[in-house]
Amino acid sequence: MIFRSAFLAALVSVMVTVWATTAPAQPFTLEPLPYSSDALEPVIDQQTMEIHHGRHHRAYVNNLNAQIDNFPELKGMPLEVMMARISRFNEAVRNNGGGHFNHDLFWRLMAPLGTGGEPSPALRKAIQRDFGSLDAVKEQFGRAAATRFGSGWAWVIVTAEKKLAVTSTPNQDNPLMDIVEERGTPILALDVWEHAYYLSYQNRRGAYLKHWWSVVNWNEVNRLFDAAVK
Ligand code: MN3
Repeated sequence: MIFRSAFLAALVSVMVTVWATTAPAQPFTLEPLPYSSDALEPVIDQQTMEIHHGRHHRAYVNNLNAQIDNFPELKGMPLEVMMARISRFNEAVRNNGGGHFNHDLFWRLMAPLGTGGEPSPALRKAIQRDFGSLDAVKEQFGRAAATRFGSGWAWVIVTAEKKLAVTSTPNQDNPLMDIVEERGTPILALDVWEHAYYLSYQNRRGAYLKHWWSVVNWNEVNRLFDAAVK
């Protein structure tokens, strides 16, 4: 009996090794968070981050990979290109490709308290020109986030005319997609799905938003802005 289970264990181990070396690498992967899962406390609690990244985001990645059988051209396609051509694909690619792109961006747009820097002089100048003040952007962005019915995202984008604008999209849509009303390059994004805040804030989306500003990674927003206006 002992011999048999040792044999079985060895066999399983060989099979796992063979599977791992022959299984095709998945083109889309879940990158680790750029900080520890408790790094955004107390604004976003550790359990929310772990579930949000480890389960929700992972599911978008897995479900997107599952669509490669239907659309082989997805393999090796940069996410930005996929978003710009999203109308060519099905609902599953739209939701899961969007989900993957949006969350990848969202994690980078946050940083532990006190480490996110502030808007650069160039970004401040554009904010002044297009909104009047940083408070005005925050207010408009807050309104977009608060009034997005159900699940979705609020955005600050750079438009084709290199202007800043606030928009919002439902579900996992984003402003790069060729199906949304207001297109542009996102430089700031807020996930307003309940899974992003419910454990700490329950139904108080406004409280989540208010506290969220203190973990915004302005260093990354500045970088995205510079790249978008080039
Ligand atoms: Mn989410």
